Amino acid sequence: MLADTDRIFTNIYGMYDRSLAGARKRGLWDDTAGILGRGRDKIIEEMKASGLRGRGGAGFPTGLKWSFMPKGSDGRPHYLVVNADESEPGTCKDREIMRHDPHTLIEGCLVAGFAMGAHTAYIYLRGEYIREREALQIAIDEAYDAGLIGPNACGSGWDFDIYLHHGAGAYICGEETALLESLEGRKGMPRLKPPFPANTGLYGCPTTVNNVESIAVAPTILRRGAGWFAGIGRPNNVGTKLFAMSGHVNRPCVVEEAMGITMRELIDKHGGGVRGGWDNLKAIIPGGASCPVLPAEQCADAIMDFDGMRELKSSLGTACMIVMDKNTDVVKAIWRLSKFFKHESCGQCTPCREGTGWMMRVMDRLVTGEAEVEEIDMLLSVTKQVEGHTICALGDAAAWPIQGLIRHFRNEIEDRIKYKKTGRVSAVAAE
Ligand code: L3W
Ligand code: SF4
Repeated sequence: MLADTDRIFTNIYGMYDRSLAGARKRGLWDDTAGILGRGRDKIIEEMKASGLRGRGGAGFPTGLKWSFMPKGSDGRPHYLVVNADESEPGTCKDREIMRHDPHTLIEGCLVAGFAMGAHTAYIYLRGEYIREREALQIAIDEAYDAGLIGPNACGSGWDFDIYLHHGAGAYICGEETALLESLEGRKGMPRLKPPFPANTGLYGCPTTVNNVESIAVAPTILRRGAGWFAGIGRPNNVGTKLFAMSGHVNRPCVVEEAMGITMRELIDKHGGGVRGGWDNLKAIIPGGASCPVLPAEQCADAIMDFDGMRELKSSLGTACMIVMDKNTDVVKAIWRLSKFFKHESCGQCTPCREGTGWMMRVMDRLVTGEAEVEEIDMLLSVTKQVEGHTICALGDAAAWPIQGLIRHFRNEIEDRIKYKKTGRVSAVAAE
């Protein structure tokens, strides 16, 4: 278990003062000017050495991403954009940072913005996050009043402004290029990549888009050193991480832990165990709705990091688990997700626009048992035609949960169809 002294987020449960005074007592804003004084290159090198990988779902190396920002000036401003459009079903970790520890993010914006040559940061907030916006705005105002941001931020000679921008409730605006479109005042439609935002981002200028947690951990990493962060977890999967658990655990929560912790340890130590005990577990979606569901027998010892989840043909995603006990109708749960992805597709590319509709309509028939058994393989084939053939990751996100369902719970789907036709269920479904 992670030692308390290794926790970056010291107020994740809102037990302490979240104001600037409180944040300072907990070690934030400590010699930020000294960090900036190291210079852009050193900061980026340190972030690379720390091994931090993006905390929004894709796991792209953060320091490497910062290094893509042009070094010289071609006259275009540089921008930092923080993706706070936390909308992935089951995911509620960034919310806790913004509510209870907002200065981690504000200080992180300054450090990251400076390292990438940006004088401006935009924080793009999920439309429903009203309280989080209030907390962030208070923290931003405090930082301006104290001279920590604004002209000559922290006395560093670097001018730095932070603006909040509220989304309007579209999941797709969490995709980085759709977010940029939305920020520019257009409908949130993903752009084709390349060019990547580092080259052509906001208003056609060099831009880095990072998840809230990725930015908020940066100042502590720089203060404590890359070696400290890289020494937690295992190679390629290092550091501390916010994990969350919702659904059928006794105490749903968000907790900072070491990467590489097992699902059992997370759930037993922090979530009070599975409701009804581990024998009552049916399945876990490990990191937000788009990650393939894992059956109970793979869960307890499953290692919660990028490689651990990949080995199980799932993904760490946002590391926010949805825990389902044996009372759960897992076919219905995945059917509900397929409706979500169909609804949130922006519709600009054919495989996703048509494919999410197809997948949802077949899932409609599977969930009621009205489909034919052969349609299970047909559905799998549709998911393969969508996966990897779309402009953004939403197509994959819609395909993967269904693939996971068929991989692990084909029996349940077949039993449902057989029951509808004959009124009889097999031993598996009757258990
Ligand atoms: C420059 C290159 N930049 C990649 C950058 C790219 C982006 C980052 C990752 O999807 C996943 C998705 C969801 N030169 C680059 C480069 N980049 N190659 O690296 O890019 P990518 O395309 O791998 O992923 P993505 O589009 O960021 C994110 C999954 O996360 N997910 C969703 C989470 C939702 C939330 C939320 O609601 N807050 O986090 C959960 O699993 O399915 O696969 O910046 O530009 N050559
Ligand atoms: Fe839009 Fe879906 Fe294509 Fe993404 S994959 S651009 S959400 S239609």
